[in-house]
Amino acid sequence: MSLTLYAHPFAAYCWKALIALYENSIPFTYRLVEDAAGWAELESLWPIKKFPLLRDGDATIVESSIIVEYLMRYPGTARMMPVNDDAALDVRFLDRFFDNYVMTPMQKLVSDRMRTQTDRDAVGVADARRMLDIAYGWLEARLTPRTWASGNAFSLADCSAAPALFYADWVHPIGDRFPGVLAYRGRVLARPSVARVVDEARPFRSFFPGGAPDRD
Ligand SMILES: N[C@@H](CCC(=O)N[C@@H](CS)C(=O)NCC(=O)O)C(=O)O
Repeated sequence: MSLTLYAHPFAAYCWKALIALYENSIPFTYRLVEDAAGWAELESLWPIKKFPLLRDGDATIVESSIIVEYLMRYPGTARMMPVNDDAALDVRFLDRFFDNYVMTPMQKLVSDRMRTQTDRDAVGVADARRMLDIAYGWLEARLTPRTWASGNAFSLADCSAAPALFYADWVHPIGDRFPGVLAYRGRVLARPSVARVVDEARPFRSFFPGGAPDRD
C-alpha cells in the first residue's frame, strides 16, 4: 500500500477523506495542493481539478465518497460503511443528503462572498438559504434521537456531515431553531478525527471569505 492524498486542510470535501484516514490510522502521504505546481499535478491526474484525489500506487481514485469507500479495503478499527446492505444504503443516502442539500448551498453562500458586489447572485443566495433551512429542519427530526447520522456507529455519513455542518453554520447559523442539529454538530466536532481536521484547518481561517467567526 502506498497512498497519497491530494488535498488542502481548509477544503471541505477533503475533510471527508481525511476523517476516514484518521479514523482508521491509515498511513498516507499528504500532497498539499496549494501552489501552481500542486494544481498542475492535480490537473494531470484529474482534468476536473477538484480534490480530494487519492493515489494508490498507480491507481487514481476521485470523489470524496468513493475515496472513503475505497479506503475500507484497508480496514482499521472503524468501518465507515456497514456490511449490511440496508444499513449501507442508509449511509449512502445520508452522504448524498449532506453533499447535495447542506454542502452545495453552503458553498453557494461562500462563493457568493467572493464575488464583487455587482456580481452577487441574490436569487441564488436566497435559494441556498431556503435549502439550508429545509435541510436543517429535516435533519432536526432525523438526528434528534440519534448519536450518529446513520445507525449506531460513526460512518461515511458523519464524514460528510462534519465539514458540511461545520461551514454551513458559519454562513447560515443553525442557531437555537434546530437544537438537535446543533447538538449533533457539537458531537461530530468533538470526535478526535474531526477535531484533528478542524485543528489542521485553523491556520487558514483568515482566508475564509467574509471572515470566519471567532468560535469552533
Ligand atoms: N464531488 C466532489 C467535490 C470536490 C470539490 O468540490 N472540492 C473542492 C474543495 S472542497 C475543490 O476541489 N475546489 C477547487 C476548485 O473548485 O477549484 C467530491 O466529493 O470530491
